[in-house]
Amino acid sequence: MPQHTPHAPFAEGQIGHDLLTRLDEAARYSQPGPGVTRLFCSPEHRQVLPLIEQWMELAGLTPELDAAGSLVGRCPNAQAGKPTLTLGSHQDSVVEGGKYDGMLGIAVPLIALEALRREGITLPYGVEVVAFGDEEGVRFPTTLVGSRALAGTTDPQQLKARDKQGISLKEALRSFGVEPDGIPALARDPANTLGFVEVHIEQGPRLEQHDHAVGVVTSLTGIERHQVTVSGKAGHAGTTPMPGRHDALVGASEMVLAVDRVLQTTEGLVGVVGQLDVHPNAVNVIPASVTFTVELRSPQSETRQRGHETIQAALDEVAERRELTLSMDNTYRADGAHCAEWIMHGLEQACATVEQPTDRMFSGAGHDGLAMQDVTDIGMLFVRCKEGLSHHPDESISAEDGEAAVRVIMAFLQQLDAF
Ligand code: HGY
Ligand code: MN
Ligand code: MN
Ligand code: MN
Repeated sequence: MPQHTPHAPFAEGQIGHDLLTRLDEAARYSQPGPGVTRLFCSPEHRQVLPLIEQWMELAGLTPELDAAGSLVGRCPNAQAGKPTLTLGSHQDSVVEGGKYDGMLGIAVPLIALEALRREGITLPYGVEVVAFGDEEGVRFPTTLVGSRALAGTTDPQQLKARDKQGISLKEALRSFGVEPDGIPALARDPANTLGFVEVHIEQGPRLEQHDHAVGVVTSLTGIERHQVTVSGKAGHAGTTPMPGRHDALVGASEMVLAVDRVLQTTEGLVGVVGQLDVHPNAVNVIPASVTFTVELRSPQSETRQRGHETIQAALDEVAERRELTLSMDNTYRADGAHCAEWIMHGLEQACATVEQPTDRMFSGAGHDGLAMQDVTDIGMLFVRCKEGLSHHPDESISAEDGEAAVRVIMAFLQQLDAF
């Protein structure tokens, strides 16, 4: 943690340097292996919290771990009940992800608030910065746990979702040291919430192509996730005749190709089969069952609907022909979200103030705004990332672009009353 006198304004370039130093430090709290693997309510999640608390205290905020496992830093005005602007992003990562997806959107507003504090600038409204515990939805077959809690839209079913070890989300929260029964009380009052602004890496090539450090997001794609289970019949790999086998993995493999064909040929639809598990997954046993995930994304819900129906029909056909049983259960659905015009305009004004050229752009990635849209206006600032690479250990941003994002947020915070 770089030591500075707490009240000397940051020197030119120091913000970008400190930002990357902090993100390097946060990335150390990860499971062993390439990139960053820090899942919800994991030991790594627990271990990274003191570092984020330090960032919050340097920004003049008081950190508190909420009942949904999110760390929330609130300024005195927010604590006094003044209308509050919410900023932040997610602390959790995918498996072997990068240092910046999520954590950048926690560090940028905190450094921006610290810089204002060092310059003796106070804001007339409340501010809170949230390190959402779960946004990726990698550990549990559910997602946006933290932002749904703030939006007051937590589905009790979510708390029953179980991870691969059979631990329920509710049990995991309690082991993490928070009480999920307190989630309903976390809902923010729309009348007292000014908006939600998230800074996030673009996770795409557009900003690099336009040679812009930052971009203003117009809307976020809609996402749905399904869990498919294909059941056949286990058997001895050496003595069971080839004809007449009910091999769940061969069937699932044909199904995965069918999903890809639908995704490749349906206009406006993207998606992936990201997870696949074989049971009993033994070298000499005909697979009895396979579960895999199907994720569909499109800003148009009818496009997702059409894709889902076409995929369902294709999987049914394979199951029938191969005498396998099939189930396809929806585990998550979030309609797309539109960013508020006043926040987009405010971010553009802030970019102009700090002489950062910018464009408006769509987000093919989902973010906590998909949940926060249910309680307040949302906006996002994208930051250029190298080759648009994300969900990969080589994810990277430059110190200059990081500093640009901080200065845009500093300007946005100071101009907020004018929007
Ligand atoms: O999957 C997404 O779009 C985000 O990274 N959670
Ligand atoms: Mn992500
Ligand atoms: Mn993200
Ligand atoms: Mn996000």
